[in-house]
Amino acid sequence: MTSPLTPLGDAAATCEGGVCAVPEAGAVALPRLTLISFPTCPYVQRAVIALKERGVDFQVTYIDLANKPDWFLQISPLGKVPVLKVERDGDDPAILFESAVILAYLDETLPGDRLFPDDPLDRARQRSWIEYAGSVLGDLWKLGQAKDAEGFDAALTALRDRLAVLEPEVKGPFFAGQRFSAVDAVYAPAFRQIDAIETVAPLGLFADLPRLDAWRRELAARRSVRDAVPADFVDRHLTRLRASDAYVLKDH
Ligand SMILES: N[C@@H](CCC(=O)N[C@@H](CS)C(=O)NCC(=O)O)C(=O)O
Repeated sequence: MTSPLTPLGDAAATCEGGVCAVPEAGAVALPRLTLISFPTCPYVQRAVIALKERGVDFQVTYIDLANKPDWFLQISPLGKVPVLKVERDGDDPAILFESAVILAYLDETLPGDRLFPDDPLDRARQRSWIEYAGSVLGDLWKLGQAKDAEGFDAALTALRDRLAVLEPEVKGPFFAGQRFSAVDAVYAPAFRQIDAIETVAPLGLFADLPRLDAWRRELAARRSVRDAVPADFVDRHLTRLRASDAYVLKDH
């Protein structure tokens, strides 16, 4: 069995009909990757951004989260996307779930520049801030769910306070400095949700957070980030918020 992503320089040639193909020295055998996805999910985008940063081919299977197919429920222990199916030659397909785990797996196995730093302490710090991003997304969800002024004000204050904690952590232009890293891949989808809302309802979240403001603009301009969602993301996101009668989109 060929181990995935290991150099194949000394791998045996494969022959068919008298013609033999010898893997290039240093070439890598990638597993087949299928991302089970939902078009607007911020957690899915983490994996998509990582895959696009590395320029690796992958398949996407979209599912309807409001009507999850049986095959998905059978492979997804938590019934959530993203799920990554990894098919290696000679092995049964493997199923990975939880976006932070998928992100780490992709980073450890795909060729190209790593998103996580080499230094264990720096890497652990990135993991801490990735965990924190879950709370930011939770606050954003509450903002979208608020149905009246009181709920909206409370959610907006909570989100602003949560973001303010990040302000001194951002080195710029990216989170950890000059290089795009795993934390960038994780926060870009959260900022995208804010940007979508702000196309119709300015939130003023970054007025006193200049580092975050510059950071989110840098991320929005990054190709891997831009290409991580369908072109009609803003419409889709706003439609979902309108469907839940979100106060954030109303005149106030
Ligand atoms: N902790 C999970 C969160 C994933 C998540 O909440 N995904 C949402 C879509 S954005 C989902 O699948 N929700 C379906 C459900 O909860 O039933 C991760 O990081 O992968």
